[in-house]
Amino acid sequence: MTNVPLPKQPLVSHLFTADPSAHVFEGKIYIYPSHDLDHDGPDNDNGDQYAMEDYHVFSMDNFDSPVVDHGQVLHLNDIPWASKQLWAPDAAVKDGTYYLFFPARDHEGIFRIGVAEGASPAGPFTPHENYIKGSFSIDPAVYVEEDNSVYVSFGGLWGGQLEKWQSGTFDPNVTGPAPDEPALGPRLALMSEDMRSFQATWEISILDEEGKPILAGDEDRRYFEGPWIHKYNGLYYLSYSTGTTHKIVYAVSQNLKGPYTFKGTILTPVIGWTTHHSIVSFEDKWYLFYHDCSLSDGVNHKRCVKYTELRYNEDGTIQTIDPYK
Ligand code: FUB
Repeated sequence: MTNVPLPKQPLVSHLFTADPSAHVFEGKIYIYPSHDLDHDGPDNDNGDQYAMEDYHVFSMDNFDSPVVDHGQVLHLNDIPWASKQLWAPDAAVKDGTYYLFFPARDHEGIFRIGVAEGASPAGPFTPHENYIKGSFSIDPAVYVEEDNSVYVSFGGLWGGQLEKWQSGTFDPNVTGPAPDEPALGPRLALMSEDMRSFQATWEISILDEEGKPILAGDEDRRYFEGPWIHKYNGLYYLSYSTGTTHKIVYAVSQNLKGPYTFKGTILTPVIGWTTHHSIVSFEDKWYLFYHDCSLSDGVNHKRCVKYTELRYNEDGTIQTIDPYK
């Protein structure tokens, strides 16, 4: 086992990177981040500052080895259905084929989730002609169940448009829910065998310790964006960003589809507005990948991926991480 340093330093500094989804494929650690662009465009709650146009994949043999940039693996120009904003991606392998899941705005400006496939975890990836039918919003994150069925959790408020789908169809004028109403949960989809469509979708509910739904006004605990599901000691852990309060928090359940019970904070606020993470196990330890804006001295759309060890207490709770200690 490697003696892991806890660098909390940018994974790479030759590109701005964000939204890291980390997995172990073929014995190595692969990281699928967004590739932030350096530009002077608008910065607003709609997320126009996140104007990304391509993806790079990174890998490490282990946590002591150099980071390899596998180069550009997919570009906006090659995706027929997408118009702009390649946001947070994730990847999965099924029957020897690698799949990159990614959100982008379609030609009507609505966020959808697409799939691209390739023969290697390092890419390149060829996009499917169309986005996944019935997909919407952002931040797809893969969870593979023990029977190898592939699930994707997704959804994000504000620029991510999740609240605009409350009726089941897209309504650009919808806001809310009201602060005293249950918060919206992330969605969970079961992928079809051919990885091209959603076989079924659910909304995940997140409850407090008394079994009551977390309310939309409870900004320290309610779901905002960036879901991630992992399993530890037989329990499902759903972790996510609280958006306006800038934390990564988590909830646990005995069932993948929930409901999940809120537990606490994994990562306290980082430099920059957004926070987004993934959790991966490698050689008997657990790691948190996340991003901040330290590489750009706090410019929100010029972020950098970092990682550190994640530790559990004996009761299964997760020790809170301060990104700067
Ligand atoms: O990178 C663009 C968006 O910012 C992501 O989709 C969100 O999770 C936030 O990190």
